[in-house]
Amino acid sequence: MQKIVILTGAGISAESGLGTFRAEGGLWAQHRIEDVATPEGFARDPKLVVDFYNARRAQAADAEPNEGHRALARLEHHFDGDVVVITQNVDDLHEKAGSQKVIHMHGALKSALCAACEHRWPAPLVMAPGDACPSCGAPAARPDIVWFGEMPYDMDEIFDHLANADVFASIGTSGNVYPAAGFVAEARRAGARTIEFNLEPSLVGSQFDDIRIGSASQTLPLWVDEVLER
Ligand code: BV8
Repeated sequence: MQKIVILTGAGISAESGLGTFRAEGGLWAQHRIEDVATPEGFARDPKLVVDFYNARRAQAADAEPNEGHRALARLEHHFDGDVVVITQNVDDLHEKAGSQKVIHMHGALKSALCAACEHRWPAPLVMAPGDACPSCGAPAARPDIVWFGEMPYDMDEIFDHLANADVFASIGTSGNVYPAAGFVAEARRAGARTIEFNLEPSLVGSQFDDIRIGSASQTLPLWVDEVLER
């Protein structure tokens, strides 16, 4: 059975109005990475970090999936093989579009984590530093987000998917951040055909068999039509 493994980054949510990281005026332009996306930044100023994610959680709650997200959901529901989406994004637009097999390797805005007992629960729209964990009671709630220097989630499962991929598609990611940027190399080692969708080649663009330049909301529906018509 054919297996399609898909990696998405901030670019697939750009047309839904959610900021990317490295575009001018992007999320990192307003904040330094080390201040809002590292454990050290959180320890230094928990309110700054919690408010950074509160703002993004509220924005994501109001955002709608675009034709790129919808195309991937259509692929999962109509392809006669296996489709899995591995996303670096922390929004829930894949799920809102109807994708069911979604792995959030960098965490999710809708989830909260207890730094003391590792309990997870649905995050309130607004979190505050020192919120109590509903399980152990410790004032140790934090956004359930993988920060720089922390281990991304579900890596064993992800490498298993990559080792069995027939097709690996990478969408809307700049190839700056590892281990995600290294997935194309893993997929190639497994003999997968690799294809990148972006406005411009990413930092690892040269490793792909095929690059489709354009907005994901345009290029993905065409690709999914191609795949489903085969
Ligand atoms: C780890 C938190 C190990 C959630 C994020 C030196 C060299 C190499 C690696 C490292 C190094 N020093 C440190 C590292 C490791 C580090 C890393 O890679 N650093 C980089 C910056 C050099 N990685 C880590 O720390 C990772 N952990 O390695 O752990 C370990 C080992 C043992 C024990 C413990 C640990 C953890 C990485 C996760 C960090 N958290 N986010 C959040 O705030 O959202 S990463 C952050 O960047 C986002 O999650 C995002 O997913 C990620 C990547 O960004 P992109 O999604 O690619 O977004 P970007 O803006 O960059 O690009 C958008 C793209 O879309 C562009 O290409 C654009 O052209 C395109 N686009 C725009 N519009 C569209 C479009 N495409 C199509 N259509 C459109 N309309």
